[in-house]
Amino acid sequence: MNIPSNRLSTRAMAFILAGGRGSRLNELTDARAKPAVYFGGKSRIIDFALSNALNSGIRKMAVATQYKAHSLIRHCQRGWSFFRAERNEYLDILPASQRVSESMWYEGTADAVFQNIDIIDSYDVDYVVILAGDHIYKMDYEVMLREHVENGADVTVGCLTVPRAEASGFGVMQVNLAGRITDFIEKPADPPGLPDDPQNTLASMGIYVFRWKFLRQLLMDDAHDANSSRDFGSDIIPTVVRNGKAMAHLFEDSCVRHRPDAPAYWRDVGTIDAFWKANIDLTDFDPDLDLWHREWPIWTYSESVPPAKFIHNEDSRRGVAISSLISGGCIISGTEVRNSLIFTGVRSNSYSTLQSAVILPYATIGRHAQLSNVVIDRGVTIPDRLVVGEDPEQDAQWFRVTEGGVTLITQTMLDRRAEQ
Ligand code: ADQ
Ligand code: ADP
Repeated sequence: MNIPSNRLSTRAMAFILAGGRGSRLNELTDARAKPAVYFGGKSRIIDFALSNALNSGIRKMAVATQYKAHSLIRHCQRGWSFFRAERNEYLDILPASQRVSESMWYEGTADAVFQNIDIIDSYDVDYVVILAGDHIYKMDYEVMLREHVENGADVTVGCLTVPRAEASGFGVMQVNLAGRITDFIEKPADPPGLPDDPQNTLASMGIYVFRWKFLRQLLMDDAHDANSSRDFGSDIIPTVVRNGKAMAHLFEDSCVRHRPDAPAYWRDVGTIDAFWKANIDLTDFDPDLDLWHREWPIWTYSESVPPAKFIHNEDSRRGVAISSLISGGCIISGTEVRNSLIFTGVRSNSYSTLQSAVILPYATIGRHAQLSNVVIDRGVTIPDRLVVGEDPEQDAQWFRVTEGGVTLITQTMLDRRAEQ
């Protein structure tokens, strides 16, 4: 990929915050951080932020990890190790508690940057793009960088229009006609509406562009503030809104679409229901998120596996998949699969049916199983004749059934059931 040198991205680095637990994903994040959770058949959630940075022309990246980082670190090492220092390209993984002192974890998101000031200095960049590692979207950060520089802003905050009723988990801002942020409240109980659109509000995506020198000073000052929680949303952004020039950047303006009239796609797959739906949506005839769009590929670590295989069994029971995504390494033998998304290396056996199922890598589905509206964790072995999705009360005895009627199944849950 040849990036013209007048692009601001060549003078920028991406700092990816990947330390959050994502506790609303329940057992899916028992063993891995949210950014390491699988998504879309081949990738992990963090691949979206990393791919956006790469596709935007950024060649210097750092990933700050903290909670249950092992699987995330291994994924980054396997999938993202093609950066070459001799070409001035870097991807550093920065685990908490190994820097300042062994016992000191990153206190908040700003502290994760503060504790790595020396590493960022060594990158010798003019701009830092702070990203969250846990959202699904396609965005050209070069557009946001350009806006930041043209506006002479101290910080530029990426934002989205969201319904007021859903905004209390976000940083919410008010802006003037020029797009300058006049007020910023982190997670307000009762988010204010927009002046001309009272049911909606402007929410922060948790992504920020700064000049490095400016942010560096800000972090040094914040470190002396005993009242600060060292968090971008709670401390750093409100400080710049009060004392400097904070600008809002509308995601709609830099969102990468696979066709001009496609909606601006951004998802926080923070709950089992949202995770299941965003994956199943990919089975739509014309999904809002198009993973086939070749101009903006989502890069990932890809195992070398053979193509998916569909087998008719000895009784001519057909292995078929309809309106579904089936990854490499799968063997679908005599199972009927509908509207489902199946990750790498899944084996599924005869007389079983899968309907609206999200099945993570290397799961095995026994014979005569009937599963609908499920999320099956990595490596799980579904026993013969298990029926899930018909009687939620019965399912809830062993598995996690969500408000939206999705059943999450992990091996621990199955083992507990087998012991009874
Ligand atoms: P939150 O949703 O609360 O708000 P937060 O928990 O701060 O997000 O996490 C942001 C990102 O940083 C995530 O990618 C997370 O994995 C990571 N992270 C969290 N703690 C970390 C730590 N100690 N070290 C390293 N990484 C860490 C933020 C903003 C809101 C905004 C939403 C948008 O504060 O203003 O609206 O994101 O989702
Ligand atoms: P996660 O961290 O998301 O749980 P891992 O990356 O820890 O997943 O998986 C660990 C390793 O175990 C992978 O490298 C994978 O090759 C291997 N693995 C896990 N389950 C199976 C399985 N059932 N069959 C073959 N390999 C597996």
